[in-house]
Amino acid sequence: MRRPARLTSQLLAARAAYVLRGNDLGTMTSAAPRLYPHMWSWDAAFVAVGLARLSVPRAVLELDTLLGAQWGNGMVPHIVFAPGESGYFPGPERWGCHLGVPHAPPFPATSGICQPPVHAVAVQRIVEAARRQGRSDREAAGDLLDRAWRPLVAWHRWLATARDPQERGRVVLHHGWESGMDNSPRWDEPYARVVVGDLPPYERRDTRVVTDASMRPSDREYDRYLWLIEEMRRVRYDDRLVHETVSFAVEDVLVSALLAVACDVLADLGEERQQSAADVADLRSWAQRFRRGVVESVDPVTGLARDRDVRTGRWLATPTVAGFAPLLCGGLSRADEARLLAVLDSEQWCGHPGLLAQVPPSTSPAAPGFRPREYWRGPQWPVVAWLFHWAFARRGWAERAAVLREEGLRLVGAGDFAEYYDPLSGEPLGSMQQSWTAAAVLDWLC
Ligand code: 2M8
Repeated sequence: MRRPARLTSQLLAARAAYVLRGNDLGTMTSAAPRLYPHMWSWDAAFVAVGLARLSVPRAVLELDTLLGAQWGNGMVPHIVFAPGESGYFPGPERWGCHLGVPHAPPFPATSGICQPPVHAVAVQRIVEAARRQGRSDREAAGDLLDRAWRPLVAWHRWLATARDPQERGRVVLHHGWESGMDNSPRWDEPYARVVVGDLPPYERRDTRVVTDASMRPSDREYDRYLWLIEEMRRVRYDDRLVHETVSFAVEDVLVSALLAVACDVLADLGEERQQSAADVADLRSWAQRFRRGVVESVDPVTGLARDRDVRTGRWLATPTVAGFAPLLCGGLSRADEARLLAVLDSEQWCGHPGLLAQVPPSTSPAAPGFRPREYWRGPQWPVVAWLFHWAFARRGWAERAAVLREEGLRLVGAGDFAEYYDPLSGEPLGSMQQSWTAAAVLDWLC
């Protein structure tokens, strides 16, 4: 299937704004209308980036809502459930965070795991957008930074301590959902060792919305996802016990790179706003530690960064987009960085002759496990293109950032705002009217 005609930039931006308004539940934006009717942590950050182009106060509210659900130990939960909305599984009952979990807030209901820490990026984009607006927006953004400072430092501190107790410089995850790339082949090996125990029965909802099962994770994968929740729930989401007992434990190189860059972004903002010097120093040292951890993970043979299975000590070298993590946070030698950029441009990745848009697919199109339609196993995600675009611009690679923007817009140009796209046919897949896709488009166009 070839892509239908591309909308004009003006119409595309107007439609993107319409999507975000349509998904607005008042104090939070649902990640997508039917498939994801709640607030997701990293979606909320990207959504705030897009909202900042429409209304700085509304963008501020999005982050306030998310941070209002932060746990007492500093974790920002991966889902904040919209009150009264029952259309998603697993919902609050299955997570059981209201059942004597010491750090969970009494309200709102949340999940018990986290997602990638891109929230400081959102604050920075809101501050930048506000600078171009009037005084009241600038004040709203400044107030947000003052309010969000301690929660965000606490969030980064939790990742740097509870999730990196040995100070290896890589964030440990206990569920594929924490990576945001749920069923990525990155996790096949550690998931293969998860033995599902006495799992209470459940019924999936996602496959009622996305009825083509080939676009979503399999039932077997879902059993493992649910089992990990069960394991965490049984130890009441206690950080130490989770670390010691949950069957899935991986060092995620992409999350680590994002933490490194988010720590630097937050430290810069804190310095401008004269926040605590001790906090700024902590942020800088975490940035350094995680950057080092990312650089040390690089595979000498391929040049790509690798995750690591904590339970076996083995490196996980599946060629996925996470391999480009060092390009986000920097730290490689000049020669290694040039080599990694060449891999990104090569036929294994963005230069693959079959791609309609030159943005990195979730898995290398040249890899045997590449599945062009299957969720995080091959499709292109506009929000991932946005993230690399943002990081490349930050690193001063204006030309590369411009190409990603142009190619990202090519992907979404027909205005369906799909969750992800088949890189070879351009077919929009998964949920339509996905909020973070609309947000990326708004940031690119406005
Ligand atoms: C997807 O994940 C959720 C579970 O968290 C799901 O499949 O039900 C992922 O793409 C994740 O990265 C994203 O944040 C979420 C909402 O868009 O959907």
